[in-house]
Amino acid sequence: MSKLVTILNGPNLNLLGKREPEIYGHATLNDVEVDCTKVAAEFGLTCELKQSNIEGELVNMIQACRETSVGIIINPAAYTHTSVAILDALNTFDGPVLEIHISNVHKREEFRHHSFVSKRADASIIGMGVEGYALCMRHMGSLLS
Ligand code: CA2
Repeated sequence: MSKLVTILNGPNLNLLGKREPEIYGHATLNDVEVDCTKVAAEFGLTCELKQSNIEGELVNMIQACRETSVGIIINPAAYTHTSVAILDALNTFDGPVLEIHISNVHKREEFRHHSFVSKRADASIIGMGVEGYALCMRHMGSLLS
């Protein structure tokens, strides 16, 4: 059975490539999934990308990963800065967790500087645009090799 890496995305990231290109670029989540699938295949992995605007749904998705996935790449979006529930869910997952932010949150408003998810993440990629997802997948591949 192939090893699955799940890429989770939080609120408003369904609009990626459709709004605010000056901050988030022109690529869509579908483009991200295509790029990550190619990198995953280099390591004998598969990947699946999911998005929800709802905190509890993201918690359910993380819990489901306990049964389905060998690793999680997560951009929790605004929940990064607020959600103890997502942190608690990630703490129940045994495999590698990588955190990605498209924009450089540290150059933005003060409230974006703190991440609850960073308490669990094995590594974070911040401010490298949507390319950060594929970079996370490459790191995930080497962690799982
Ligand atoms: O830089 C990131 O990846 C963020 O996680 C994006 C979040 C933001 O709240 C975090 O502080 C940093 C916002 C995601 C909103 O996504 C959009 C995408 C396209 C158009 C509008 C919003």
